[in-house]
Amino acid sequence: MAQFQEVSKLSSQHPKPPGLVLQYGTAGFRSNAKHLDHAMFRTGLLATLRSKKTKATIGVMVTASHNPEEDNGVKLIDPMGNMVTAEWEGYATQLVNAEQDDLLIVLKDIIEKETVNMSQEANVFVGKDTRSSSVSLSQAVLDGVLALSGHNYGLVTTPQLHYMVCCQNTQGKYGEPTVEGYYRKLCQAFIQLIKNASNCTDDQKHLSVDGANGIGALKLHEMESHVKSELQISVFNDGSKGKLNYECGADFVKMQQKPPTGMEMSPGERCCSYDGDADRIVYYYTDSEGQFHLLDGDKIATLISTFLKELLTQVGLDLKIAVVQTAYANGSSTRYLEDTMKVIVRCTKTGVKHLHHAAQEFDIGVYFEANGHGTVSISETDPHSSKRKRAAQLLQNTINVINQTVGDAISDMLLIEAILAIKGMTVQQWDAIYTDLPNRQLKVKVADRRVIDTTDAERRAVSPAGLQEAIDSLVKKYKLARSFVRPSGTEDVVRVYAEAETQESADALAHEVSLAVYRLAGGIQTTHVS
Ligand code: G16
Repeated sequence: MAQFQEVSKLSSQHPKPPGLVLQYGTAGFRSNAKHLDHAMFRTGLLATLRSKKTKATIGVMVTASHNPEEDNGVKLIDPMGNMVTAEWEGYATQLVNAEQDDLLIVLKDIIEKETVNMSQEANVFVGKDTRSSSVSLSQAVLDGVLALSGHNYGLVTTPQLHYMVCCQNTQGKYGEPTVEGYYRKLCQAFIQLIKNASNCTDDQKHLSVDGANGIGALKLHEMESHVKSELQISVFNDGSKGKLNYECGADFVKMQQKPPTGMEMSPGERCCSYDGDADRIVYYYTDSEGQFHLLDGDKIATLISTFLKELLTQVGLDLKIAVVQTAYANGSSTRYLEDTMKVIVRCTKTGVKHLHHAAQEFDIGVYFEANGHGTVSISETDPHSSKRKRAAQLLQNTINVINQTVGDAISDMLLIEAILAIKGMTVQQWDAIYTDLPNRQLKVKVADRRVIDTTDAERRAVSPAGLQEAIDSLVKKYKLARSFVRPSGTEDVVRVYAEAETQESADALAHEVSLAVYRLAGGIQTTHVS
């Protein structure tokens, strides 16, 4: 078949380094950029098959998000803008790891298993972040797509690509599949929402954003004119000088629990950080004593779910609302949501694909990872069936400002800003909803992180033998303590999380659990801060 000859020819230009093994992890393939050329080409091939199979547009995003600049990565986006299924993640791993001579065999095997009609047309949207390696790597993806109607969007945030794939496959019902269409839909909804706020001062209308020296900063500049009258954004770390994700960005701020470098902050001022591909956001401020206060994904989920719950009451719609979290959720947030707010709380494995799935079981599912990655999924609902016109309109605009396909820093920011303005709430009042339990995250490098296997949404380790027992006895030493370990799906490390009544206890517990991992799981190196 001519198509296979073409694959053979082009794949020799993107050869696989013999013996190299990559795993489709939490958010696709991630590694040092120099190991990824063949993976990009082959992900392009697989995206084409997935498109033929689903008879829909598929997305391929080239990014390593929060990882260092030298890394890169690639992930597939399914027709409704969600992550690709676990089965196709498996195919991706098989295809990317096939030695050069076996590539066609593995490819044909997938075609046969999935009964892919090779004469069906394919359509693949490709996007990339601002990493310098993204230029050639996204070209490798396009080579893999074999120019079968691929659409190269160039520089976009990850959530923008998810959004456009969904728009394309819903024939525009979700919106127009362009970046401009994305700004128009979200910003118009935001402007409508903000009309419900009274007496907004200039200070309240101002927000400082740390763009992590990545794509988010670039896109914020593009969006600025759409919201200017209602939100003045000062962008720091906009990529003009600093390095991507280096001492800045949402991951740095969350893990180090301190402000990014390169940001001018006055006491009490509301600030936020995006990550490298703008799918995560965290808020923060420093108080008059210079103390740093972080409002992470858990606080964001609390703010949004409270607002939505109140709105549903006003609209008079009886919809089931839930909050989905992971093991990293601060214990105080879970207690507040369950005991005070009385909402259903679910816990899933790390990775927005798992949270998204769980959220879809409810009419309204607010899902956020503590690291600030999340959004809201809303079942087909028509607010206008309610007789309460104003509240119905408010709900409709809220739905429109949300990018339901995946966590999106820009969309989350607009929603949060609108909620704070409507509720007349300062960042300090939002922060005071509950007090976080002090916590600490560490990383441990082990010879092979796959020796750690977990259960119960990653809250307990089932292997290696003795590890969970060791964690249990360490946790008993501290008040209000909890700790778990899990292998990362985006970096070659084991992550350790601990929380306790005091920062000293959380730090000590995290350190002791790290040593237990080091001892029982073949440790090579421990680092202090995640
Ligand atoms: C990705 C995933 C997130 C996950 C994070 C860390 O984030 O999309 O859901 O929380 O990796 O995952 P892990 O602990 O397995 O390394 P991003 O922002 O890098 O795409």
